[in-house]
Amino acid sequence: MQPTFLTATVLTLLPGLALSDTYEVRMLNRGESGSMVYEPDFLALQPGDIVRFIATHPSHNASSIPEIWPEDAPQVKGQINEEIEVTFETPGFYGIKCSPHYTMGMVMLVQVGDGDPGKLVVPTSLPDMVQDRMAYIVESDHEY
Ligand SMILES: [Cu+2]
Repeated sequence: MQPTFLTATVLTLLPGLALSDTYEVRMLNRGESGSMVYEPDFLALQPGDIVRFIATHPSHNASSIPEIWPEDAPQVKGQINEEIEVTFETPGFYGIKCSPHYTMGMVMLVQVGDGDPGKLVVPTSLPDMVQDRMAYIVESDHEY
């Protein structure tokens, strides 16, 4: 019996260790829900899932909103026009913003693990259009 083979077999059989999924989010000048949007603008993930931010239209990026981010999760900061892949490990809510269009409300929400997005508390210190967009996201009855 080779120990390494045995270990690999046992890990494969354990629940919760399924291969991670990769999701694509497009960064758009205009989408179904308006101008300067991420599509989709909400994702519910399992820990270990990956999001690939696609620069479909120019002049956008994907960056952390520090006020909506798990304390112990590493923050992300994509450059303008940069396509990045982010692996989400820590359960919680993650706000993503486009730096140049943040005050225009170009944000999205990522939920990792179980939770109710309707209970997300958006700090009132954030720009008005960001609060509006987050409220729209959590109240929308999207098909995900
Ligand atoms: Cu943008």
